Amino acid sequence: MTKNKTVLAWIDEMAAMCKPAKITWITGEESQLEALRAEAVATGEMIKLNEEKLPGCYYHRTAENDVARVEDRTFICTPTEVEAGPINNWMAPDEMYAKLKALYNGSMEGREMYVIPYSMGPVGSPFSKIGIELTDSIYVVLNMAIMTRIGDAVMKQLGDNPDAEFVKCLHAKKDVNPDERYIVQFPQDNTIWSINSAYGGNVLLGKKCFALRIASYLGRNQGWMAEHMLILGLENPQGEVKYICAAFPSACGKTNLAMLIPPEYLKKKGYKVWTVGDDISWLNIGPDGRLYAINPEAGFFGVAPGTSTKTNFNALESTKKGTIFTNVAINNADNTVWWEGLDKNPPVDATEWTGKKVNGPEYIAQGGKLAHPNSRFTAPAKNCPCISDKFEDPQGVPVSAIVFGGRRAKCAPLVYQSRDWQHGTFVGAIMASETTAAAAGAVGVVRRDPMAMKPFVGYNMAQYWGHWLEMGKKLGDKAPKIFHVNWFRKDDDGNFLWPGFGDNMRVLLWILDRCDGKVDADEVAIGYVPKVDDIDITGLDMTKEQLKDLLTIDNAEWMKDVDDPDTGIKQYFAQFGDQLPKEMAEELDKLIANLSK
Ligand code: OXD
Ligand code: MN
Repeated sequence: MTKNKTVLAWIDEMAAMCKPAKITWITGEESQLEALRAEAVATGEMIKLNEEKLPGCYYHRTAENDVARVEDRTFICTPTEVEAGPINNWMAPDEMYAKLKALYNGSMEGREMYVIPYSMGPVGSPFSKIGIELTDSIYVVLNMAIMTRIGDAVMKQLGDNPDAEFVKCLHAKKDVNPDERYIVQFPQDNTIWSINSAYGGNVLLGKKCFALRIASYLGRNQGWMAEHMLILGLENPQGEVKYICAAFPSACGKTNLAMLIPPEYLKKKGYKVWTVGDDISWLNIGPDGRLYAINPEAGFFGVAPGTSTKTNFNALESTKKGTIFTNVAINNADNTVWWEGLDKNPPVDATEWTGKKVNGPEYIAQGGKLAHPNSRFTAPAKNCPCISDKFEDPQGVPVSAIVFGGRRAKCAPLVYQSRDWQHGTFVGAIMASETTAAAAGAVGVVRRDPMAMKPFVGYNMAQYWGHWLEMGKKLGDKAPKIFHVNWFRKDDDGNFLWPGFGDNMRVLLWILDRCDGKVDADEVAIGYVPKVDDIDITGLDMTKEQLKDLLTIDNAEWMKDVDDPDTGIKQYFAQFGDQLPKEMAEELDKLIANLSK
């Protein structure tokens, strides 16, 4: 497969430690993947689903203790603690390597080790990066084959130069013991080690571990950015497409926004939305000085519950072939899948996600869930009906606007624009989202999640803000405009004030009008909000008064957000000590002064 001495020496070293019975290179050929699927079905690792209704689709069930990313077991091992920063778990690299080597020792005895060369981004794009994942899991191989570009073409691209950059990724499922589970990034070594898990987010090492944690660190050193952002293209009736990147914490509708279907009256006028990515953006400054985005992934690793024809038709369509489903329920009547929110007909003859045969409606009536709330589909992006024709473009797409967002019952208006890049960086840094409250009217708990990167930043978050500021200086007046949205504002009775989903397009149109200088706005304490006539509410069951409420800023409420002793912005910033860029402190002072006027 390769003559690259660095690659071969590293594989030898890892194999000597893990002691697999056999080593197999993944070539990317369909025949090899098909043989692995057959093997996984024979051992029970995967179940083949109904070939007529779900061609090429498979089912996998994880251990019950291994169903989600484990933030408390995730480490950033930089030489000093300050490089990892106060919101990451840290251990000195030597100490962590010693601890993990003991765990990996002999961990693949009697098992096969697969070598997966993969490219994040189109193979050969100047913005793409290469990784090699060693794993003892066929499930990982088959998921990586959907989520990334794999195989011989990637090794050819890496070439034989022993100094060529690649990320060294090692995964051993071992015995999925949660007490000895570690997901560890060594940014200085371009290395990721994951052990004792077999759940996607912890073991598909190209995704969060590489494309966000390691890549954010590489980006800082190399002058680019790795962000937890979707990328969408919005086409107007004249056929011009403008691109928007948007960062939201989990459960705030990133996949839905990326695949948005415009309201009927806009569709009729000729507006369309094209998906470039639903989770991760790599952002580079292009030859014309503008910011360009590529989606480093090749598939969607989406949360299944809640996905339906109504909420996200395009995501559901993407799962109709060549998809791996993890921890959803099986409808035994026709060997297809089901999850909460798919439709109103849970299967009577069901196998729930842990493998128990149950009567679906009865099980749900007793408070059970057929699918795990974090059950997933791994679907090829090319299945998506609205995939952008720029999806494979090695140069990426030029970004007009960056949008941050969170789930806030009060406080954040439907949309506001930052004054400039520095202020926009501050708007991202103070991003927060609420846990939903059960009782009507009760306000949820605010969790700060800067740029939706809290669990994914590969170095000190304060230095990451510093890098954002540096990028802004390089971009100058070519920088995208930065906005903040909140689809989740509620009235005093706990009802959502904004319809969301496809109607979010109305807000995106205002955002692009602002980028083009086509509309004015009102300046308030936190930035610019739309004039009420500039958000089109044609066909909505909403009055101008209600829209006005959605755009109103309550200065006292904002001051609470600044001062809250547990979750306030002041308190949050304080933990970064002297690492906090002075510009962020200045912006906080400016916000306080504006709110006090
Ligand atoms: C994801 C996540 O899986 O953000 O994308 O957790
Ligand atoms: Mn994500």
